Amino acid sequence: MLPVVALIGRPNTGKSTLFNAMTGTRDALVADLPGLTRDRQYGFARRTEVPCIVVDTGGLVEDANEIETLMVAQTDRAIEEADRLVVLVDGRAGVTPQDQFVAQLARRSGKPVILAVNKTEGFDHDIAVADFHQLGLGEPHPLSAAHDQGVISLLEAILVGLVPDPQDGPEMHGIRVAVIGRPNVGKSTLINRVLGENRLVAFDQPGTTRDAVFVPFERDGERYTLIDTAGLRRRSRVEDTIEKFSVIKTLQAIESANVVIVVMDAHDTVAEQDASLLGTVIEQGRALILAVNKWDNIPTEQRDLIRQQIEQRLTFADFAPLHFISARHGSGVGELFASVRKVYAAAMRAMSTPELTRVLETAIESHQPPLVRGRRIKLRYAHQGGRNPPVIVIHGNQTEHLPDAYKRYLVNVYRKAFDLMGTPVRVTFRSEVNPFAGKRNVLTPRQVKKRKRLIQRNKR
Ligand SMILES: Nc1nc2c(ncn2[C@@H]2O[C@H](COP(=O)(O)OP(=O)(O)OP(=O)(O)O)[C@@H](O)[C@H]2O)c(=O)[nH]1
Ligand SMILES: [Mg+2]
Repeated sequence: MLPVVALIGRPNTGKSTLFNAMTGTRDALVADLPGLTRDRQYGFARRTEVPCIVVDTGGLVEDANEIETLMVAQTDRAIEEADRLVVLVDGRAGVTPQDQFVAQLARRSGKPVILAVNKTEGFDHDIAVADFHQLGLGEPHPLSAAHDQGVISLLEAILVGLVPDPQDGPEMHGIRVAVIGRPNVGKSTLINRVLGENRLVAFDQPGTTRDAVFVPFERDGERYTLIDTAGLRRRSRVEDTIEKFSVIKTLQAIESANVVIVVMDAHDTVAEQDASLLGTVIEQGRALILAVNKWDNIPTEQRDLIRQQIEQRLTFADFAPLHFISARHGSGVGELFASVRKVYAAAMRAMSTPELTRVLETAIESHQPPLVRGRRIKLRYAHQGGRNPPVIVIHGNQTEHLPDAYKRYLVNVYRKAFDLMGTPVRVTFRSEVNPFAGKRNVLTPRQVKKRKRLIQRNKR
């Protein structure tokens, strides 16, 4: 599972700016007003060999008012959830009593901590960090979050000693399936039904625990590993307990999975949180299946209408198979797993360069790419750049000018040609470098012609 790094510090030290720099997102709220981050923010940081989950927290103060007390509680949770901590201070402000307070909290947690000194751009690093040794958190790490200086080395330092998750191939544990969704949509019921019906591979051997996060099982002769987000098997009567929703466990499960089943409740319209979960799965490139649960509870005459409403709200994930199931009665669960096998096969499909190039040529024949300043964008050939999700790399000229609509067209063409259902498809482009670019004294053939024409004209 991905390690979790929490960013803590007093208000306005630049935690959210650092979060954005680490995760490459602009999602977290950044502003000049202290205390703006009232909640925790989560993101994937993939700029180092070992990826991790980063948690941004609100600023910590010692004598807290009402809102600040909430923030302290939030930060306490973040510290608890984290494997490692970054205490962030402001190198331009020097050590403050609030910094002392945060440092003390961090030390008390007993977790590995790195002290990071922000806003040091243009400063002598030794001088910038000197004052902060007194916080007793070891050698301070200077950086500038806003200018992306020292951010990667901070990530490397905080993740030191960790190794990336082994990419244990499909032959080891079969298809890795994560079941995620908002609380009480029926994830536990679905998982318990599946695990109850099928042979649990590891549990048939002595000495294995039933509380494992990775649960291997077999169904219809196919091997799977279920990734448990909630310690589900420990509960005997899952329907009576209110599930806790853990963002970290959900993100870790998405990261570890080949296929993600997002469970929704047929009684709800598609909620904001459902949409953002789906968005995260798509962004991470995982194969995706949608399961609308508790379908048994919907009166027959309402089903068409509800089905329509749900489909309308999910158009951005229309490549994903949509199932209407009853986890309680087991209806639709067989079809759900047939889909798991299909989307996994699609996500792992091997596509040869000649095949990919032929499809590209046919696509261009029916729809030419547009002209840019009188020259047509050329797409020459394609090769496969990855699996789960399938990545198709297209080589050509001026590809940076290719309109988004044309890129979407190509994704759809490839999706159809290779039957890539249920998986995000990434098409990326490489332009051949203009050998004359940047060489001032060398003229392109075009420029040479133009000069010759001019010289001819002047002679006349
Ligand atoms: N000069 C400089 N300013 C920075 C740097 N990083 C952040 N800032 C500025 O510091 C201010 C606070 O940044 P935030 O990222 O919102 O700080 P925060 O710690 O998340 O603040 P709270 O969430 O309110 O506690 C903003 O004005 C940022 O532009 C940096 O590397 N250099
Ligand atoms: Mg913030």
